[in-house]
Amino acid sequence: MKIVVLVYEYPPKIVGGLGTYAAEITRKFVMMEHDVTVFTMNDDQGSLPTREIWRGIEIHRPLHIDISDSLPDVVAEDVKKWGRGIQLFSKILVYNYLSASKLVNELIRKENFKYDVVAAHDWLSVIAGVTVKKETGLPLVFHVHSTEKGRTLGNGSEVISNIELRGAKLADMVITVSYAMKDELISLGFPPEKIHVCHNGVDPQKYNPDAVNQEDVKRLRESYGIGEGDPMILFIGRLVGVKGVDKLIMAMPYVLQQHPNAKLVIVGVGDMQEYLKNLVNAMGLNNSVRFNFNFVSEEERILHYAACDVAVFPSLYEPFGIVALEAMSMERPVVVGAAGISGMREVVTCSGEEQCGYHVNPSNPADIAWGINNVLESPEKRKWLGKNGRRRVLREFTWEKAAERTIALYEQVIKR
Ligand code: NHF
Repeated sequence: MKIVVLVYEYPPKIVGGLGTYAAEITRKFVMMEHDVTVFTMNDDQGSLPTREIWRGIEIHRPLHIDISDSLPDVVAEDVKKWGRGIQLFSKILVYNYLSASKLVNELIRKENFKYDVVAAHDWLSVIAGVTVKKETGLPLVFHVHSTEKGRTLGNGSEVISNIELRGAKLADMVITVSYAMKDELISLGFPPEKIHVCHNGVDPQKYNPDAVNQEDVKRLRESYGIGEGDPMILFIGRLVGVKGVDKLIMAMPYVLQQHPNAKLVIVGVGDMQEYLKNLVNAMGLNNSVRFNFNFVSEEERILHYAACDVAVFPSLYEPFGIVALEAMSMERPVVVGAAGISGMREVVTCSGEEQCGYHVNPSNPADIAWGINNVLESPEKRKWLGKNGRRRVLREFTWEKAAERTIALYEQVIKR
């Protein structure tokens, strides 16, 4: 199968779960002998190659042109109110139109490339997706990894929500990452018959607890000043409101009542950094919370999972939550936000013989602490939960499975 993938985040430019998804799934497609052409964003300086072959994948990154001076006259009031955000909107528009033009006019019409299907990821690329479909008649699959309404907890841009909805109406198929998301999309007016669910995955060979060097793990814990027997609680992710990390800090007093030596390590970047630092100060938690305001490499991320006793992701909205899978693959128990739209509710088994973690209400610090305290009850329990998590990953959530299911869905759409 010859597949065009339109995706805003792609290595080396990875911001979050979408970038991880794109890197892993395209690699699997190629290993399954499919042809993949990716169109993605260049960086701010335009320093990434505009065309290259990397690991058997043809990648295009059109160079940006700054259209922001002319944009205010042609965009809706809603976008004008974005202030500096209008730069982002203009970049995304340019990336979409330049990608569509290069694909249609150069690759397909001049160089005679043939494709079977176009896959566009989120509103960030679906403008290009619908353009390519109109120009070439190729089937379009719209992958939805999150919605504007969800990620902004209802305070988002109507323009972006309209782009999403139009994408869904014009696409031949919509694929999303959880049943929770399917419900959300239906409630937003997406055509239900078009929506299919395909869970994400993790690479259990990479995220393998037996493959980490214990000396490195020890060093990492020491670098945070965590004593040998001290429970380490880990949060890793973007430091934005929707991830609920402030509520996790607020949960710490309840945790410390039962586990006075517990340490919370928060790793990531985002616009909440200052606020979180102030919160920790105001709550007198400086001794129990450690910040690492960096976007850490995958290798370091794996070490952090290996070093921790429990990983906590109290998101208020989480379409899937690849980080929970990564922790499970590393045999670590997880405590996850499971109220509202949460793919993690589908990922994490919270009771019975195969339990691998706890579901909590992410808006309630005491409930988050309840989950953490339950995990920290005993080393045997942690081990049991962790082993169950990895077993579940191996059975249900590998990238191979995700890629096979995605290809089967693409086949359906091509046949039509
Ligand atoms: O895992 C990749 C990722 C999801 O929950 C995540 C999200 C964005 O919000 O599908 O996309």
